[in-house]
Amino acid sequence: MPKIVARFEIRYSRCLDPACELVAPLPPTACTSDQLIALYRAIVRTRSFDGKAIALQRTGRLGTFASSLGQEAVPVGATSAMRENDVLLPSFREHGAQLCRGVTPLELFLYCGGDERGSDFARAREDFPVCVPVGSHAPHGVGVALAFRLRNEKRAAVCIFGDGATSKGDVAEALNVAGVWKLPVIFVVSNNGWAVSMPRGRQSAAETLAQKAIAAGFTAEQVDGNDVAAVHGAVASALERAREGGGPHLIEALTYLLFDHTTADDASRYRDDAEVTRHWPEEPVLRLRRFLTALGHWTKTDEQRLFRETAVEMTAAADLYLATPPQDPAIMFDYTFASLPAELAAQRQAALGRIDFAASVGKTSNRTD
Ligand SMILES: Cc1ncc(C[n+]2csc(CCOP(=O)(O)OP(=O)(O)O)c2C)c(N)n1
Ligand SMILES: [Mg+2]
Repeated sequence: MPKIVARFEIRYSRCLDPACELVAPLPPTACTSDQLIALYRAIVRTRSFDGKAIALQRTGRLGTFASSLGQEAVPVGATSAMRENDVLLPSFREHGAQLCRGVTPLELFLYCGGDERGSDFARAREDFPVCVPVGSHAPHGVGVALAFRLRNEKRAAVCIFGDGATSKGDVAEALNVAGVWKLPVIFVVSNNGWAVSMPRGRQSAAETLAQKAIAAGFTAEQVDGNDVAAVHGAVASALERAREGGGPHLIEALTYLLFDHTTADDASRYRDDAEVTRHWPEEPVLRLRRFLTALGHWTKTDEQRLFRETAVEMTAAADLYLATPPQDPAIMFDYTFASLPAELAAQRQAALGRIDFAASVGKTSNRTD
């Protein structure tokens, strides 16, 4: 009779269910009315930034934007549990996380508008810039955690990516090394059920994405990703353990994106509208607002004031962004190579409007005007 040599289980937890019932105790750092209101303000602020970014993009004043509508509780819950000197490695849908870390809406608008100065954060200096190549920041998170270990610092890295990223080799390798070296890194999988048009069921045959950490030799769990207190609690405990040498942890937060993949996408071509409608009642803002209101901690006046405040903040940031003179186009050439290859030197001159690029490389121009 072969004997069983390994067993595992993945636990799923939530504090507030979609009906706003408290089904488990709130975590110690997200249980007072002040703490819950701070989390509520942060998810509303994220949504307000999101709305402004989409409006700017739709009017041709911002580049492609990846909305986080409906999944704000994951980045906010995760980063609200971090200490200032921990390090965040966000992917492209984590502006809520960056806002919580002190990155300003102006910096985020600049970044989304293609201006590199937006990634030169005035605060959160050690946080990483947005990572667009899917999952490629997971090994960087491991590197950051290794640096903390080598320097004997009680700090941890938090690396956030999507469900689709867990199919990448980069993520598998990062989990593996984090497990072998027991590094202080927390992986947060923001599982919104889709990787562009690829549904979760066709991305992996594994029952949970969390169990990929078990294969790498460390602990993992699932949480309700629309319950900001549950995400906060899971990340807070994981960070505490990691800083004390307990090693990595993976949290698969189950959420849902109520918007298209990006402003360049039309999800109705591959995703049923009925599926989206079904998820609206579970979204995180509504859930926490109803809970706070039922306890008497939040009123209509509070709500109106918060919406006004965040709208004013985002409009002011957008105005500043729109009034920012563009960067000198020379910098994209000047900071890439130590000495510029000849063909790029010609492009540099052309970009600066000093020569006709097509003529300089001996080709006829395609211009028809
Ligand atoms: C290496 C790489 N391959 C492909 C893409 C194009 N792409 C952008 S987002 C995305 C899907 C990501 O899905 P997931 O990790 O679930 O994140 P989500 O977009 O759902 O937040 C893909 C394939 C990319 N950015 N990088
Ligand atoms: Mg996804």
